[in-house]
Amino acid sequence: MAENKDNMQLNRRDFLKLSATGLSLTLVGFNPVLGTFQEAYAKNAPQADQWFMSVCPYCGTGCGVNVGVSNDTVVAVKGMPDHPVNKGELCILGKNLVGILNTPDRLLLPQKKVGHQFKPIAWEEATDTVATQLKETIDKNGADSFAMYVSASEYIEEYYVYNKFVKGCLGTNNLESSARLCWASGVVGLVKAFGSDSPPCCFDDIEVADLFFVAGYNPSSSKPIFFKRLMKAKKANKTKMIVIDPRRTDTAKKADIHLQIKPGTDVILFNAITRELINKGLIDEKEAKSITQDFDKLKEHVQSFTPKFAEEKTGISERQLSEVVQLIGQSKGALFMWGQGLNQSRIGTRKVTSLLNIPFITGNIGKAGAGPLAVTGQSTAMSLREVGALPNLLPGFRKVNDSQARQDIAKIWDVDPQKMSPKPGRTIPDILNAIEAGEIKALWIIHSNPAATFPDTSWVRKTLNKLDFLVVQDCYHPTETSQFAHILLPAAQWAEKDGSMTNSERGMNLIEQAVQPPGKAKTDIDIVMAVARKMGFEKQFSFQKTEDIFEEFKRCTTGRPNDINGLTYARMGKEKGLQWPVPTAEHKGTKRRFMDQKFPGKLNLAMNQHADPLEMPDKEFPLWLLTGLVNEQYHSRTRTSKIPSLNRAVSEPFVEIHSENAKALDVMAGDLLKVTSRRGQLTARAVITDNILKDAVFIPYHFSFLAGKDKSVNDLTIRSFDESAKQPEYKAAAVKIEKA
Ligand SMILES: Nc1nc2c(c(=O)[nH]1)N[C@H]1C(S)=C(S)[C@@H](COP(=O)(O)OP(=O)(O)OC[C@H]3O[C@@H](n4cnc5c(=O)[nH]c(N)nc54)[C@H](O)[C@@H]3O)O[C@H]1N2
Ligand SMILES: Nc1nc2c(c(=O)[nH]1)N[C@H]1C(S)=C(S)[C@@H](COP(=O)(O)OP(=O)(O)OC[C@H]3O[C@@H](n4cnc5c(=O)[nH]c(N)nc54)[C@H](O)[C@@H]3O)O[C@H]1N2
Ligand code: SF4
Ligand SMILES: [Mo]
Repeated sequence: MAENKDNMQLNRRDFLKLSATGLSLTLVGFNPVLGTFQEAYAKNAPQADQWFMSVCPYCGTGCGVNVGVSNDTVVAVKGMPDHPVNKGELCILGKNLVGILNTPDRLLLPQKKVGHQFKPIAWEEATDTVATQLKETIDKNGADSFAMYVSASEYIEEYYVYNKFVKGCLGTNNLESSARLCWASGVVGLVKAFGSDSPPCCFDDIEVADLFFVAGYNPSSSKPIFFKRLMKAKKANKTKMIVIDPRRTDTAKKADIHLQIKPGTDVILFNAITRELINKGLIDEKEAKSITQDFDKLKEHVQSFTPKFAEEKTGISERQLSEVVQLIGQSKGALFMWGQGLNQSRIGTRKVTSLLNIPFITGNIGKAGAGPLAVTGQSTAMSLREVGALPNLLPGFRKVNDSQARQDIAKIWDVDPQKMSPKPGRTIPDILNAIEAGEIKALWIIHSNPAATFPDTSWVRKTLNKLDFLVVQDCYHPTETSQFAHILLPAAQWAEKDGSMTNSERGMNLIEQAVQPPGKAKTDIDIVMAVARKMGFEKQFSFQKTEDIFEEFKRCTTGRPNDINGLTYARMGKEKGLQWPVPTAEHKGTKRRFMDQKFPGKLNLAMNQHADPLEMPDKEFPLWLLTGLVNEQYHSRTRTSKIPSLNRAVSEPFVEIHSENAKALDVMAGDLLKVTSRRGQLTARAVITDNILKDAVFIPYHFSFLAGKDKSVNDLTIRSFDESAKQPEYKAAAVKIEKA
């Protein structure tokens, strides 16, 4: 929480920082003049005279960083040598964090849209307007006509404040996050399989395992520090690695076996692997039956998934299948890892639960070096779930439809339990549909850029335009989404605020505020609490400092799976990455869960069938569109587009096509290609490769319409969602390509 005087003047430091660049700027894309300036500035940056502890804000690995400050400006970022996750290392994104802070497009003042223009206003007016508009909307149309959309990269205290405000004070469960786009199928899959959200493993399992099973996951690009650790262990311990990906990625290149699967067919492959493990007697059936539900049913179910059938559907040969089955059968401890290649599908949850059948029947669970290791995408997806900042949850993995849970939480929140809704809130696909239908009238977006990152973005743009009231709270402007706002609220970002977070292995970390936010920007919690107080919730938001919020959250964890009553800010500052549960001050944290083989219930086996994506390639649109990330950019690039070295590596979208397709179209590397789907088109340069299947193309998703006309791959993607988790099917749309 930060103090900030409320006037519309910028202070001298902000002017210095901004006018020092002396440039009128292209906000997106690589500006060589600015780039050179930034690099020259970085070379001559003053030495840090103070250091603060923090965590990298990007991926779910959760690398510890030390933030170096001089004269209230961040001048250096270093990997934290004593952090258990990264031991001083950082990837290219983490190393370049300094450059994201003082950029010319930082949003410095609250703004209000007047006609088609944004006009700066004072904080007092901004928070008054938001409070009044929300109250009017709710009075007139009911609490469910409002929704808040946040991210999976916020701190525990932020999730906690949003949750208490939206569910406890306003009385709607419409608190949704970009975790839906990110790991929803993965988490719903874990919940279905374990009966609860129970990540069992830890990063230290990497050195114990003798097999890495990696499906639809490219950690070489998406989790470089985590991947480095996998590779180090692989070399030291001769750990085997199986990678399942339709592209020969940098991860796949390091595999002992790469299964270049036909997109979308993973359920068939996993069922075939399960069949062969059982039929070849490579598992202990008695043990499997003792810990799982319905083993005999699964055995029967998988019989039709013969190696021949699997080969026909997945493109994986019987020989390769048999090699994979042997490796799993021989393994004494296998780690099962997956990513968006499974999650981002109409049957994402099915893919995940079919995968989880394998560790469950092979006894790869409840022992060191074995089990599912889900390293989520965004930095704090785990915190989000613990705090219950999702439409169906309350803090401590409680459910909104459990009346005892509502009463317990209402007591801690000091709100009326009768006002809390038992009805799960809407997911983001549902929220957008409800806006289109006129049922949701007001939306508050914090820390997300859906106009760039949701599928079928031209529809998203039209839909956002239908809102009576849209608040966008971001640290930059313009973003693809900010342009649709009625009110823009300037947010402090990483290094400018304090809090705590949990990484993918349940490790708890303290984040110190290193510098003051620029201009009149305020921390996300200060903004939301200011509005809440104006709406009459002074008592509920009387916290004096961020730590007070953490202390209140701790009370919600008593006796819950994530009990952290043994932690304080002081302890997290000293003992880094302690893994929950940590119920008492003497407790040393919990690396691995279920080591006593006592699971929340019997492990559920899944009897899944395959289903095709909503849209399949056909005569008119003959190719699969695969989308994903590159190492050097992050999401919609509001941060990474400011870093010259990252832009030099990748500064525009590209289309990976197979060399035979390139030949047929008479296309050379670097030629412009027009890629069209039923929803939109994109023009980008060709990258010719044999690392992709002939019937697919790959385009990264970091570029949207601010990058230029026809640059947004999400103009091409489809509004198709996982049947249970509602995660978008970003990995399957039908397209055609032409030379542009
Ligand atoms: N540099 C960088 N790092 C990041 C991010 C970033 O934007 N930039 N984002 C972070 C976030 S939020 C996330 S969620 C993670 C995502 O991290 P990953 O899940 O590793 O990344 P993706 O590239 O989305 O997808 C993984 C792979 O799935 C494959 N795939 C596509 N379709 C299928 C299929 O049908 N079956 C199988 N088996 N595989 C398929 C793709 O070819 C791709 O190589 O990365 C995190 N890390
Ligand atoms: N085609 C395709 N699309 C995809 C994917 C894919 O694989 N293919 N992957 C999906 C995945 S996995 C994900 S996770 C999503 C990501 O989707 P988003 O979360 O929408 O993407 P970001 O670019 O991270 O948006 C974060 C926004 O928050 C702002 N911000 C940063 N820090 C702060 C802060 O501290 N406070 C506030 N208030 N704002 C802040 C940033 O400037 C930015 O505008 O994209 C999804 N979209
Ligand atoms: S691996 Fe992830 S958390 Fe670590 S420095 Fe890179 S982006 Fe940040
Ligand atoms: Mo993600």
